[in-house]
Amino acid sequence: MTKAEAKLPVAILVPGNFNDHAIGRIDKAFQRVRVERADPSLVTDEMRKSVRGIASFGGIDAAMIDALPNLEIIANFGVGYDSVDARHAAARGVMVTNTPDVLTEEVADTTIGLLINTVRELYVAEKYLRDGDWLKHGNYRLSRLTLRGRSVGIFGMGRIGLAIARRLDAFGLQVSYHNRRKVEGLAYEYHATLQGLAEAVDTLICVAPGGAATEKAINAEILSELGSNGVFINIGRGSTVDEAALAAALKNGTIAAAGLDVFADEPNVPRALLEAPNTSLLPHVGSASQHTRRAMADLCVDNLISWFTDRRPLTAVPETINVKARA
Ligand code: 8YV
Repeated sequence: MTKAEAKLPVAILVPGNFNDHAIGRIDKAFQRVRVERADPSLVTDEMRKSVRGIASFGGIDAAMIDALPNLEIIANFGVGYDSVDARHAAARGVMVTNTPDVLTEEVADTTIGLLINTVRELYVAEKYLRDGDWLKHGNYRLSRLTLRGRSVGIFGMGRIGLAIARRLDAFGLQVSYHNRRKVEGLAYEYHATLQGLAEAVDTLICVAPGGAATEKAINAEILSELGSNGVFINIGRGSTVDEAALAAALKNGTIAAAGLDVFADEPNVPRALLEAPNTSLLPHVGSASQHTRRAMADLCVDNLISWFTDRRPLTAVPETINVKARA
């Protein structure tokens, strides 16, 4: 039996529903402790004493961290960890890990699918066929929008942004980007501000992380810069968008269309976005294939195993990079 396969006498808290493959591996390697949700009021005395790790889809705030005095690590299932208070974790000496790389290509694929669907109305066209309208009414109408000739701005040029940019290259589209910092050695045009990027393009793809720094960064002003042929795609986090401003921009023709995989208050989607004829909406499925979610589950659990066997993480988030395992 390898070290990784041996059962460790360590309690791992798993709030709410979790990935089945991850649960199977946690059950083999650790003592799994279930709780309905990550809520300090549900933490029992036994949990306070025993829990040393959390595996979760996020939603771990400062109060939850404080409720577990023996907590050493939060293994976040997902690359985005805006719903984990990583700064507070760092201050408390708690490691936070996420699942980068293993979902990059899947999310980039989904982004391109969402972009094409938004611009070429593929879902609506398919529905036309399935509803029998092709037989009854003849050919589907020509799509008003096209990808041809578009200039695409990427907000958030990290691993996923880059994978999207490479795909857009292959489509023959012009790409530029805005990021906190210019990415050295990258040939795409860099804009130091989001406003500058929005002025320069007609298609904006948001891959930026959530959190206070990007809260409602996509507002009425940014959207109006895209112009009446403008297309907005969001695959990052819903919190990055002022959804009321987006709904208004779609309604009054400030922009032409939007494709959204993420929303500010999931699974609630604002009625105005649901009812808009020029939106393509997905239920946060960017990384949601069995293949990729299994790889994410493995990395999430491998981080826990590495921490409790070798006392080091595999993929620490930047805020907790200097957190050391307790003696
Ligand atoms: C997650 C995501 O799987 O990785 C992310 O940041 O957005 C998703 O692909 C989802 O948030 C569940 O944690």
